Amino acid sequence: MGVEAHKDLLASIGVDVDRHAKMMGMGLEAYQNQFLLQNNRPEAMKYFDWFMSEIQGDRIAEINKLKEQKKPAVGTFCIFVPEEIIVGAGGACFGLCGGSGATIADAETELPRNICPLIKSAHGFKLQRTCAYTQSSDFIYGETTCEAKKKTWEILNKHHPVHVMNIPHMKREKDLKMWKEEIVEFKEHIEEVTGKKLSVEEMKEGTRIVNEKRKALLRLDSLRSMNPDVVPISGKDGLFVTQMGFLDDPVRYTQKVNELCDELEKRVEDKVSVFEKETPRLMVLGTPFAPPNWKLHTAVETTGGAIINEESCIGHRYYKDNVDLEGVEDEDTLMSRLMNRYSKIDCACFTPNTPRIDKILEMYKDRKADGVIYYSLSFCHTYNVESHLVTEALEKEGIPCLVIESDYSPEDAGQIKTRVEAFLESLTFKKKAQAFKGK
Ligand code: BJ8
Repeated sequence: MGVEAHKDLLASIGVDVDRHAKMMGMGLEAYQNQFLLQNNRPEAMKYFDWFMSEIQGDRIAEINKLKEQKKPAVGTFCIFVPEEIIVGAGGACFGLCGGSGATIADAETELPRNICPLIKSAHGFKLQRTCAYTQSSDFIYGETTCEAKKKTWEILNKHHPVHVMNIPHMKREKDLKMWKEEIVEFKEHIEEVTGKKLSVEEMKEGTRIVNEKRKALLRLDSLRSMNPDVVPISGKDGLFVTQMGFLDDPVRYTQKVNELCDELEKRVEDKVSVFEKETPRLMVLGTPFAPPNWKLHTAVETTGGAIINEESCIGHRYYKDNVDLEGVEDEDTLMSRLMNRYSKIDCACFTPNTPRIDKILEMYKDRKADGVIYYSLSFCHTYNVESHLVTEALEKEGIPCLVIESDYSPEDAGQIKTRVEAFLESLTFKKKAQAFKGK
């Protein structure tokens, strides 16, 4: 199947079909080289390989079928979107393309050069009309997390409808009150799009579905990271599965992630690891990895390291908390519970943001990792500045850390690999010294 089979649909939603086909070709080739050639991949990855081949084909057809039934289709670049409400309305909530450097030159015709690549990439996809998700969305969910995003919405809105939610930058009582009002307003916006009032039961069902998805991802995270002697799946595959959670149908996806976890559980039992025993196990902290941004994972895992999880929005920050539905009978309580869950997200846009540091230290200890990489997209001021406090806390605890700032261009791939290599060497040396001391 693939995009070819859906050419007419893609053209009907305004996709630049020829350019899109070229882009997909490049994406599939990168996937082939970076994923399919890995050794000893779990069998259950076959579903995710299939999904990749249909990422801009069958899945786009499914979303557009929902739209024919007047169900909402909402695109996002941020995990603050209350997806439970969209899913409750029977619709689709999905992450938009924003991980490729191929659209940045177009974006720079409207945006400054020195802002983060994620925003420029996403904006460029809209200008080029090469993201079928953007083209399928009723509206794009925008938020006020960082300056660059906030101002970009005003420009993006000229090309595509954008609904902006005001996310506070502090978590005081009055901020949380406003946040809850914003969630209510978002729900009303969904009702406007569908022309139908949403019931509490529908929203609770949407919440249950999304809670199950997050639970499955947390299970995957534990299997990847909590067994010091066995890493049953590569970090690259772990990241890819997580990335697809922002695109796939949530019920089918949850089932497939759980099937993968069943297989990984068996691998852990049988001590089947995809890495050699002494391979340094690393956590990655920082900004999100939108597909096809696999640069860091590829650099680490082709240099002799293993990535065991991501403290990132395409990672632990997304699935660490669920919505408590216990005793929820009315809309007001449900909105409060949603707000409670979303306000636990420890994005660097908040001040202060000490719970993030506490969480990182706790995760590191639980996972008995060997080191961390603090990864930040270029020009992301919030995460770049916060790295000072995070690395200070890591240093106090004696946790080895490598700080990497990068964008989507392939130019620094060699330099990143060299720095990772040196970091891994120092970790291996430390491990050997510790083992020697223990004798
Ligand atoms: S909740 S991390 S997804 S805002 S990387 S666009 S912050 S300049 S992606 Fe983020 Fe939501 Fe926070 Fe997560 Fe701006 Fe930084 Fe770019 Fe960012």
